[in-house]
Amino acid sequence: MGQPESRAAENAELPPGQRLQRGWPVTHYGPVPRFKPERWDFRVFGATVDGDKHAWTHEEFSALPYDTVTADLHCVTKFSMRGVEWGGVRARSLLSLAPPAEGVTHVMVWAEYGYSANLRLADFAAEQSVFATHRAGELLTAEHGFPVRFVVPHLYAWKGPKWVRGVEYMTADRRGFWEERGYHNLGDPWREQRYSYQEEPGEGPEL
Ligand SMILES: Nc1nc2c(c(=O)[nH]1)N[C@H]1C(S)=C(S)[C@@H](COP(=O)(O)O)O[C@H]1N2
Ligand SMILES: [Mo]
Repeated sequence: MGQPESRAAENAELPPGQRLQRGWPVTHYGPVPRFKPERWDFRVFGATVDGDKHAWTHEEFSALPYDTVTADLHCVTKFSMRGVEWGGVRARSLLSLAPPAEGVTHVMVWAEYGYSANLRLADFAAEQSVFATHRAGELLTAEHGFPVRFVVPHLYAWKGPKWVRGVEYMTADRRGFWEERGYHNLGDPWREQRYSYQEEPGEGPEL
């Protein structure tokens, strides 16, 4: 009420408690890792359908099918960004290149220094989930996750590790880095699932 039309539209449809952020802040725990191309690989392991581990060098990973996804980003510290264009490899592409075994229900996305985030397989496999190498057509910068960051736009952004190194297929849920440290196991911003004390029975493993 009393707001200019454009401002009202801008504020429409953000998840509860979120506000828009101009620019692109850098938010993470710990140092920015240095990329060493000769030592870098991207692995899929755990309960794969054939029991094999999969690994791609940086060159191989860069040659995987490239898609773009445009989506909003919601940080649990309450800032949101609109319409970010990511480019990279869809989680779905990875799932078809390295299929999970039938009993897989969850995945852990692993990053440098042991950072991790757990997801339900269905969230991981969502159409907009992407291992981004680019933003707005430009390679990611080091502080934003170069060479690869995971983006799962329908969950809070901590569910998307920067500096990803692999994916573990799991037959049971296990908490990741922030999920062990007080953040919600599921992290749906539309349901404002910020903290683990808000979890309903069945929404996460015992703490
Ligand atoms: N490896 C790693 N990835 C991470 C984090 C982190 O601490 N470590 N923080 C997450 C959080 S809380 C947010 S909001 C986004 C921030 O991404 P940005 O710095 O590119 O804006 O990265 C996510 N990915
Ligand atoms: Mo965040």
